Amino acid sequence: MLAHSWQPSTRRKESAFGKFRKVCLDGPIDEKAANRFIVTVCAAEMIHCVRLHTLPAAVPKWASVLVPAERNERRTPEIVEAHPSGKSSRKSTTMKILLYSPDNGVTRNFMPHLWMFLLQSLTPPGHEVVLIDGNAQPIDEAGIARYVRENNIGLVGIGAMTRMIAKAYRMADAVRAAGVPVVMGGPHVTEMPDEALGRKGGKRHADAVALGEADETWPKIVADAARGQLKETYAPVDEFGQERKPSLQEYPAIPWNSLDLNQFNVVPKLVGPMLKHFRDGWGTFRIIPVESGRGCPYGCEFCTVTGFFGDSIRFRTNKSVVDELLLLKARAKSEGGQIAVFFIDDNFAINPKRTKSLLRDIIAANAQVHWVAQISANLLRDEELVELIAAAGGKWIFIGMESIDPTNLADVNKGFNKPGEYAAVLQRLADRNVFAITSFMFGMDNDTVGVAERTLQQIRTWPAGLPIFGLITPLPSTPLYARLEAAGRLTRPKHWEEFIPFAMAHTPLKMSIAEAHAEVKYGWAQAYSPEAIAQAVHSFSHKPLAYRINIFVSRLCFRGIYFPQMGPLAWLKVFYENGQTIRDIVRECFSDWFSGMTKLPTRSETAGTTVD
Ligand code: B12
Ligand code: SF4
Repeated sequence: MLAHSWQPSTRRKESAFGKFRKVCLDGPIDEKAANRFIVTVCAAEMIHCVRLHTLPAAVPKWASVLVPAERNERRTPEIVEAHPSGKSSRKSTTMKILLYSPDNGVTRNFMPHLWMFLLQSLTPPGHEVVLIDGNAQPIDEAGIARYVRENNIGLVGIGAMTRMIAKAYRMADAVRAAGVPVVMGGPHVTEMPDEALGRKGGKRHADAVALGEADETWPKIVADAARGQLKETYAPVDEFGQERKPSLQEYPAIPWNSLDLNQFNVVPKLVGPMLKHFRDGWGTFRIIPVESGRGCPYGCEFCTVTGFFGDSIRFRTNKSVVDELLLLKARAKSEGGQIAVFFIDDNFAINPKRTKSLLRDIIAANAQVHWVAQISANLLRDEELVELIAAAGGKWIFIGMESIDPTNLADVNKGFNKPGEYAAVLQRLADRNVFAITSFMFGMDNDTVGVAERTLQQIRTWPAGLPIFGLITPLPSTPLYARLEAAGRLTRPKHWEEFIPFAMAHTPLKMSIAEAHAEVKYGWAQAYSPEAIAQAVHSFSHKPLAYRINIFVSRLCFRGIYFPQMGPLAWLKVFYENGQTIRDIVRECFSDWFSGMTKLPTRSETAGTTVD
C-alpha cells in the first residue's frame, strides 16, 4: 500500500506566485499517509504548498505542488520523487553549498576557521557542503567564479575578519556575477552590515548578511536560500525579537573522523608517506580549532569580543569537549599522523572552577592531545590551574600582554594585566614545560620611541617563548574606534578597504606613525634574528633535544608572521641564515643516535607544541 510513489508530471501551470507542478499518484493512498507526505515535502523546504485533489472515493489521485517562481530564485529546487509513505527524496539537485574563508594575503594561516566546520555540521540534511580555506587553497576571483559554475554551487557563504574583508568582498562580487547568491557572516559584517549590503551607496557584495552568532540562523538561511527567498539580514533573536545568544549546551558533534581535512595538513605531500611510520606517526599534522566556551566580560577597549559574543559566558558540557578530543585523537592515530588543538575560547580560564573541572575530565578520559589556549595573565596566578593545564596536554598559552606599561594598559581598560607579574607567570608555566606566545601592541597612547627595545629587554629575562608584535588597531564598533574617531585621530577611518599589514590607522599620541612602524619592525627583527633564535634554542640545553627542535621550528614559523616567507626560496634563505643552529641540532641528533646514549624522548616526555 505504501510502496506507491508520486511521480512528477510534466504538466506545469504559471501562477501569480510561482509555477504549479502536477504530481500524479499511481495508486491509492489513505488520508494519514497523504498528510505525512505533505508534512515531509513541506519540511524539505523546497515548495510552498501541496494540495491534494481528492476524488469522490476520498482517495487523492494527484497533487499539485507550488514551487517558487523562477524569477525569485537562482537555482530551482526540484522534487523528483516523493513517496506517500512520508519519505521524499530528490534524485538530482540537492543544494550544494560552498563555505569560503579568504586568505589574509600575508601568511599561510596555520589553522582553519572553526565557523566553517560548525556551519557545515549545522546545515540541514540533504545539502552538500564543501569548504575552501583560501589560506590552504589559494583561489582568486576568476577561480571562485569557475568553481561555483563547474560544481553547480547553489549558495556561497563567506566569513571574514576585518583584515580580510576587502578580499572577501571581491570574491563575493565574483560569485554573484556568476549568478550564485552570497551570504556573509563574521565579526566585520556584523559590525558593518550596510557596507556588505550596499545600503549606504557603495557596491552591494552580499545577498544576505548573518549578524552575530549564526548557529541558530544558519539552518533558516539555508532553507530560505533553497526556496530562493533569502532575506537581507538574519539576526539571532527569540520569538519576541530580543537578541538571543545561542546556548552551547547542545553543541553539534563535528564529524572530525570523516571530514575531508586534506587541505589543512601542513606536512608536505612528498615526505608525508615516509613520516607516517616515524615514531607515533607524522604522516599528517593538523591544528584543529575547538571551542569550549564563548564570551568575555573584560571589555578591553580595542577588542570586538565583548560586543560580539556578549559578556554572558556560555560553555559546552565537559563531555562534549572530551568526546571531540577523543574523536580527534582517534583520527590522528588511525592515519599515522598528529593533531594539535587550538582552544579558541577568548579566555579559556575565564571561569577557573569550570576550566579545572574540564581539564580533570580530559585527564580522566585519557583525551589529552597537545593543545594551545588563550588565557589572560591574571588567571595564571593559580598554581593548581597551571598544574592541570600541563597534565591535560597544554603546551603553549597565548597571553595578550599588550604592553609592559601599566598606563597603556589602564588606557585600554586592560588594567587587570599586571606587568610586574609577567615574569613569575611565565616561569610558573615553564616549570611545567608549558611555554607562552606573548602578544604586544605598539603605538599605544603612552608609547614613546624605544618601546620595542624596552619590551625586548624584559622579554630577554623571561623563559624563551614566542613573542609577537602588532600595532593597536581601531576595529569597527569597538570603544577604541569611537574614542579615536571622536578625537579626530583616525587617519584611515576605513582602513579595511585597503588592508596594509602592520600599518597604523590613527596617530599615536607620543610618537609619529612612522616611528610606530619602525618600533614594530625592530621588535620582530630583534626577537627573530638568528642570534636571538640560537639563544632561545640554547636556553633549552638542559632539556631533551626535542625541546630545542621544538622552539627552533616554532620560532622559524612565527618569524613568517612579519617577514613573509612563502615559497621554497624564502625558506632556503631562512635556513641559510640560521645555518649554525641547524648544524648544532643535526650534530646533536647524530651524536645521540650513534652513541645510543639518549633515546629520543617519547611524546609524553617532550614539551610538545603546535609544530613539534
Ligand atoms: C582563533 C582566532 C584567531 C586565530 C586565527 C583564526 C582561525 N584560524 O581560527 C589566530 C590566533 C591566528 C588569530 C589571529 C588574528 N586575529 Co583572531 N581571533 C580568533 C578568535 C579568538 C576565535 C575565532 C573563532 O573561531 N571563534 C568562534 C567562532 C564560532 O566564532 P566566529 O568565527 O565569529 O563565527 C560565528 C559567527 O561570526 C558567524 N559566522 C562567521 N563566519 C560566518 C560566515 C557565514 C557565511 C555565516 C552565515 C556566519 C558566519 O557564525 C559563527 C557561529 O556562530 C576570535 C575571537 C572570537 N571569540 O571569535 C579572534 C578574532 C576573530 N581575531 C581578531 C583579530 C583582530 C586577529 C588578528 C588581526 C590579530 C592581530 N592583530 O594580529 C590576527 C589576524 C589573523 C589573520 N588570519 O590574518 C578579531 C577580529 C575582529 C575583526 N573585526 O576583524 C577577533 C574577533 C578578536 C578580537 N580581539 O576582536 N585569530
Ligand atoms: S580579555 Fe581578551 S577577549 Fe576579553 S575583552 Fe580583553 S582582549 Fe578581548
